[in-house]
Amino acid sequence: MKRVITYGTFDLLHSGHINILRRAKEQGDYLIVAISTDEFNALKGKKAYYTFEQRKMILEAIRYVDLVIPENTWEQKIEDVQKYDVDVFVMGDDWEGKFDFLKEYCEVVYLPRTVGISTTKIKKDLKEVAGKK
Ligand code: C2G
Repeated sequence: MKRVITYGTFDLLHSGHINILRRAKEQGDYLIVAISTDEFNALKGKKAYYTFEQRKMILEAIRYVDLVIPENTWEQKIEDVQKYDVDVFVMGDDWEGKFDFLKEYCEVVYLPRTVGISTTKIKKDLKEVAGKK
């Protein structure tokens, strides 16, 4: 059983998120997703539209996802990799190189981001539409 983990906010779920989750699952047999809590998002300078509980429920409904855990800090990754016996750590390549310290503990894979879609773009586009009404 090859175990994979990935991290993120996953707010306003979109095809870019699904693409990374699908490809992360393809790296093994069991996918753990650590979702940023609302408090940790504040540390990242992000304010998610959906609460942690809502984002957790949505991610748990996705066929590629086997377990959702909270991401509370930047420092928990090594502990998570050991605690959940993780073989592969996956992130989109906007994080390329940022988590190479995990190579001591597991495989580290950065996958190409899906171009043209992001939660920020969704929020911006919706604001423009609302403004035109
Ligand atoms: N992603 C992607 N393509 C997009 C948008 C996002 O592949 N068009 C990927 C990101 O690269 C990331 C994942 O989807 O791997 C989740 O993205 P976010 O929810 O924006 O997460 P982020 O704020 O990058 O948090 O400790 C790591 C952080 O929690 C990552």
